Amino acid sequence: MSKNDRIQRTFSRGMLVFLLLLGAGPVAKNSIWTDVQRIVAVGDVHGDYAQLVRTLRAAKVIDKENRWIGGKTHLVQTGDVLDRGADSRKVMDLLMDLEVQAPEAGGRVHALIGNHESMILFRDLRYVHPGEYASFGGKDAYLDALSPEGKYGKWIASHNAVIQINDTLFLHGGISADYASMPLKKINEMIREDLKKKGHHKGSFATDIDGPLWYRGLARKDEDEIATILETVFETHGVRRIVTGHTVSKGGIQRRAEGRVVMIDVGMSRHYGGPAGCLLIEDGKAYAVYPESTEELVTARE
Ligand SMILES: [Mn+2]
Repeated sequence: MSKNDRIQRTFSRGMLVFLLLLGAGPVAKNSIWTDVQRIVAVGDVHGDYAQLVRTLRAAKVIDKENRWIGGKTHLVQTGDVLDRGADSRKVMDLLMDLEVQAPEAGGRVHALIGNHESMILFRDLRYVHPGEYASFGGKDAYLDALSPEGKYGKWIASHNAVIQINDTLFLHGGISADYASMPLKKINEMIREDLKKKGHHKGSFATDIDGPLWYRGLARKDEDEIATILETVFETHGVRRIVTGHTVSKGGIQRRAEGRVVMIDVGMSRHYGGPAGCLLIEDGKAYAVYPESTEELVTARE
């Protein structure tokens, strides 16, 4: 090999490492993805590992050994894996594994931040199941692991709160009028900053009742009332659908405002007693997927 070849090769390798670091760094944290053919979106898990596994198998993103078989699918989990159930650690371990496996097949896992993730990082422990502490070997170990420096806390605080894939926004709570025209990148940066601060942050962005982690208006207000918000959000981001968790929709995946809002918190955890189930968007069509059945949801109007 000539000296020039060697220099060239060293340079290429250096560029590759640089680009990889850039990709992993907070600077390049993406909030928007396009040209995704298959999207699977899972709502609140609340510590019910068995129900999550059932859901992911029904959506054909994992096999019997819980290995990624989703190919280029983007799997979105819209937050609230913690609290109310005992098995959040297993839920987070599975999502962490899939986060690594999916890109090897051209897919992607987006674990978004929910209000319960922010509550735990802020040490609001009202809804922690005793089994959660036990799974970490005690309350202190749990709190360490779920601090901004701990393995799981750091993982959570590195995530997005809201993302756009194709023509759809995904987030935990909802977007209120206050946030309707804010860039997604800005929302995500503000939430991540908040989660790195210790203590319970009253009046912070992550605890704002009208903020992206807590807002229930899209799920509960009259459809006439939310139409104005949706107009602004859709115009700002060039989307035609918002997918939310946070507010349990009884009877499975529910559409509101002619499918412009899709509620995917089916209350799958034992605490709520709902079914395993998720939303599938494939080639632009939306479906509710359950272990025993798949139902097409009428697509949002143009
Ligand atoms: Mn929830």
